[in-house]
Amino acid sequence: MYSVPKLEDFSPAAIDAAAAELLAALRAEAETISGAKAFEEFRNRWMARKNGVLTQVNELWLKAAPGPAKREVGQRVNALKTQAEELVSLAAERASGSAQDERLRAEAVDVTLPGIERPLGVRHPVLRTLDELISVFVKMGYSIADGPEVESDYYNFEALNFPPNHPARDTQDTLFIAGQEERAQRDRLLLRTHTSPVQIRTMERITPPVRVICPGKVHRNDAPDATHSPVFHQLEGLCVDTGITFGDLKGTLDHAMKSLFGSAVKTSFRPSFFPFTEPSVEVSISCPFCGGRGCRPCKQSGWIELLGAGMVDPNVFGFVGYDPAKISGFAFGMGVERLTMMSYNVDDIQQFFYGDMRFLEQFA
Ligand code: FA5
Repeated sequence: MYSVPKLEDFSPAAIDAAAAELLAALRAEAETISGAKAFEEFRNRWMARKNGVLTQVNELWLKAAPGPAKREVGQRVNALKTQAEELVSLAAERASGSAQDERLRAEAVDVTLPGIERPLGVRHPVLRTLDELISVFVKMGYSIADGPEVESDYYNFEALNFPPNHPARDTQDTLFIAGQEERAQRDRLLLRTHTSPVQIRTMERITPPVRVICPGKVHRNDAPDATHSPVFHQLEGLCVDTGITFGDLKGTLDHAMKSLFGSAVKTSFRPSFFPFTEPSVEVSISCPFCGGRGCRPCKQSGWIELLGAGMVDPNVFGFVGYDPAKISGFAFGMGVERLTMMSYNVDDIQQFFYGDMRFLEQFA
């Protein structure tokens, strides 16, 4: 390890020789430096104000020089310092480069290793059908309305013209919230059995013309089987304006079914009953699987019943303050799971709720 020699000879040649020796030692040591810590030690040894090699040069060469030689020695020592500083700063650059190399090595990624495979999620088939339905009606100028899943007896039944104790209530096996015996019947809470209460909530909110669809979850105390689930989805539709006729209802639903199942599909309207529509109809489509010849999904009948609909009953308009003498409208409601079963030829509604990947993967 280099140490600063005491000089006897302060002639320019002797100083130059000593300086060259010092620089050679500094250069040699600088080349061996690697890493931040080693550089720190190196720099201290050479540059530290207190007892660093260059400070010693000051003491042993400059201060010790006899008076007449001081000027010459001073110039040479300064030049030496400048060169030494350059060498140290070059070493600093190299050291920081090697620290970066070290970091890069530690952070290196082996791009040839197999990656982590994240399976892509897709829309659930029921939501996919719902999205398709929504887009069909939005294109016809309908907007989307929403309502609560926990509903009052008034909105779910009474304002839809199901009087208290009317037998039509039995067609929708209802789940009531417990402990409400003290409340008036119309205020009792229940899990909505259909999306039709959103019709009332919408008409209370806006004046005609009304064109809304209401997609949503509904609940019934139905035992689960291949075509029934206690929780399922419906899509409700409501159109109210001046001069709306049964022809508009037929045209709208015919167009919607053709958009969903293809233009070859035919619709048929058979009389039915709902308290909130008069007249009421059940709408069927010609079986999209066999084209109407008869097959298993359509139970050999050639037709598949898909939804309920009708002209809004004037009594319902009475509940929301619309004047049935001036306006008219139609409404419809469909079960989204049943439509999805049709679209994808699924024969058990429960499959939609099991969360079984083998089933769901087919829709990816
Ligand atoms: C209604 O719920 C009426 N609100 C529909 C309506 C709206 C008629 C507007 C007129 C005007 P319904 O109880 O028939 O009607 O049920 C409608 C659809 O929901 C059925 O056609 C069927 O597709 C579906 N659905 C009924 N119960 C279940 C169930 N337990 N599981 C799955 N889908 C069901």
